[in-house]
Amino acid sequence: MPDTINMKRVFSGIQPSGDLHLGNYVGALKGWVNQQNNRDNFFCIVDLHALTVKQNPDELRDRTLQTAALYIACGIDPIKSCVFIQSHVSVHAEVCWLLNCITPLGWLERMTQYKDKSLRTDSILAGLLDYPVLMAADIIIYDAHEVPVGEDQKQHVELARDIAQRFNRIYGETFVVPEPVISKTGARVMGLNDATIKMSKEHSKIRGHAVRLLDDPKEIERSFKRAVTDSYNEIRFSDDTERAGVNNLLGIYKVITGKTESQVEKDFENLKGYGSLKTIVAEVVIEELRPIQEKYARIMNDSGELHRILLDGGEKAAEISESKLSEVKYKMGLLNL
Ligand code: AQP
Repeated sequence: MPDTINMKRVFSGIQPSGDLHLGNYVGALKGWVNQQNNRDNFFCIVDLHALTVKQNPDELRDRTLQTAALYIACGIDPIKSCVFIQSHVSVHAEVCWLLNCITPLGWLERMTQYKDKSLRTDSILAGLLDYPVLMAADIIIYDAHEVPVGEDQKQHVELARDIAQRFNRIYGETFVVPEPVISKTGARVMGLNDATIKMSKEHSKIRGHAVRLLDDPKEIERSFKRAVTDSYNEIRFSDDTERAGVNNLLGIYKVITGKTESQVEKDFENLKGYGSLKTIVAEVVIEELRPIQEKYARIMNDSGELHRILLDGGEKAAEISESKLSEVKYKMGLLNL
């Protein structure tokens, strides 16, 4: 086990609410893996969050395990990082309630993800509104300093900061105030079928929207072939919304290869047509995902080992968060006999 005493603590998680995709990989997993050597890491499969939208119970259980396997397959090392399932550590839900009691409703109603998702549903569940409070609990019960997330989750981490600061003001210094860490390279991957919306699990069943991490090479090729482009026939980065599709393809190539924008544009300097661009981007993605898919298959073949990792991770996470919970309950005036 690495010596983590002087390291910054990191918390992050992904919901097992659908198939993990390239956005989850570059916005979250790839960054977690890159910095796991010099941080004290807590990486959680946030299954309680997934319940904020309707789930099939058997599928949710399967996807929870698959998501954990993907964490490890992408390079999360359970020796260096605590990997666990959110619902295995009941402190998360308990602290969520306690934080609900100090969080103004208006703060939650302002969240853009809540506004977006509630527009697309007929019956808005209380859990959807409360999602950021549970996320704040996830983060601050570990006194996490950093929360590496994609740009879409930045607002929620900022809310976690507000909640931690409010608690500290009311009850005295208790929580570390966390910082969002947005990966510079893969801040936001957009849908291949519509580059004006982010690639998401929610839409990943729509043909051609997402590249799922477990898609086979042929499927990945097909998704890129169908990707929207434009009529400019010019391969360069651009802020122009009309060119968002090509910009997205170049962004994916950039983050996977680790090249700079000018190196990327140089790579495509003499290329004629978007067809070749799509083929090349598909190739780098297929090669990036190949070892991940192979490792995933090996992990799922021996799920006993994966269960052991998750049980150990849950025990460690419970031990740390329970001591924070006792402090919070005491400060809020709850009787401890
Ligand atoms: N398109 C994206 N580009 C970059 N990063 C992304 N993330 C998600 N989509 C993109 C990052 O992945 C992590 C996991 O997020 P989550 O599962 O908690 O929920 P989310 O942000 O709402 O992600 P999805 O995939 O869009 O899920 P659904 O469709 O279930 O809401 C986060 O760090 C997120 O920033």
